[in-house]
Amino acid sequence: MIAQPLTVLDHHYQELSIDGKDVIKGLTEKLKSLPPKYFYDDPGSQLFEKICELPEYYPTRTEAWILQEYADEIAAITNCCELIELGSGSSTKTQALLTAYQKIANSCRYLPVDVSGGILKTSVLQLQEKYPDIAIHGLLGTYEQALVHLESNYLQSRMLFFLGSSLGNFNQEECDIFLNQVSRTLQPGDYFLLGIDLQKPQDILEAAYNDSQEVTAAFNLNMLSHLNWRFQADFNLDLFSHQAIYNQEQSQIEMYLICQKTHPVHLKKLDLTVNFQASESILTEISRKFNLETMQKDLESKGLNPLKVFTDPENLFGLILCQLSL
Ligand code: AVJ
Repeated sequence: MIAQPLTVLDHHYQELSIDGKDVIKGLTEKLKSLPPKYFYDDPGSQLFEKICELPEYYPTRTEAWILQEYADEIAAITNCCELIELGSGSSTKTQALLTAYQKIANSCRYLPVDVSGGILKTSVLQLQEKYPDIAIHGLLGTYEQALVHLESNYLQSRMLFFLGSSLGNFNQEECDIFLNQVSRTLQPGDYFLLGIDLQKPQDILEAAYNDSQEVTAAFNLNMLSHLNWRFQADFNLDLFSHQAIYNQEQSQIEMYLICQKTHPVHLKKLDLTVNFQASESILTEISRKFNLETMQKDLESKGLNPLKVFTDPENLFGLILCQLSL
C-alpha cells in the first residue's frame, strides 16, 4: 500500500489515510478474517479504554506498573531522544515515560501514532498542556504508513516504542516484516522498547478476553459498525456473536465473530457482496502470548539487541529494551 500525501491538519496533527483492500481480501478468503486495526474507530478506541480497566484484563495495569517502576532507568539508559509510539491510543501508560524524560532533557519530542483520530487529538492536546517542555506531534495513520513516513524524516536519535502487546496481533511472518521495518526506521544506536504479554494458564487468558461485563464482546462487534460507516456496509450486529478461545498449540487467543444465520452482506464503497453461512466465523484478532527468551532471540536476529528486560513480580507481562546494532 502506498502512503497518501500527508495533510497537515494543524500544528500538532498530521493525517495519513486508510483504504479497504485488506477488508476485501479478508472477506473473500475461504476462512474469513478482518484486520484488527478496524477495531479502532473512535467508539472502538473508547471500548478498548474500558477493556483496559476491566478486572479480568491484567495486561494494561501490569505494564503500567512496570513502566512506572522502571521509567527513570529506561530514560537514563537512552538519554534524550525522539520518542515515537506506535498505537498510542490514550497515551495513559506513556505518561510514566514522558515524566521521566521531561526530568532529564529539555528538548524532547514525542510522536504518538494512532489510527483513531478522536482519541489521538484529545490526548495530544492534554499531553501538550501537561508536558510543556516536550514537543508533541500526533500522526494519524497505520503503523506501516507511519514507519514509511518516519524513514524519510529522520531528525535525531530515537526510541521507538510498541507497548500493550500490540505485536501479538501479528503472526510470525507479519512479525518479521514489522520488526524489519522497525529496524529500517532506526539508525544504529537507536532504541526499541517492546511490551509483550507472556504465556500463562488458559483460564486466566480466556477470562481476560471473555469479561463478565461483555465489554470485549461489544468491542469485537463494534468492528462491524465501523465497517458499516467506513464502507457503507450493512452488517446486522444482531446476527453475529463474540467468541474468544485460547489456542494452546499456537499460544494465541483467537477472537471470532460467529454468524448466527445464513445471509448476504453488502459493502457498497468496496463494491463487494459477501455471503455468510450460519455458524461461519470471521477471525477478527489473534493475540499471541510470548516467551521472553524466544522473543529476545528474535529481536537479536533483526539487529535489535536486548539491553534489559523488565517484568512484574508475577511474570505476567514483559518489556524489552533493545538497541539497534552499531
Ligand atoms: C491491543 C492487541 C494488545 O490483544 O489484548 C483486548 C486487544 N482484544 N481485548 C490484546 C484486545 C481484546 C489487545 N491488543
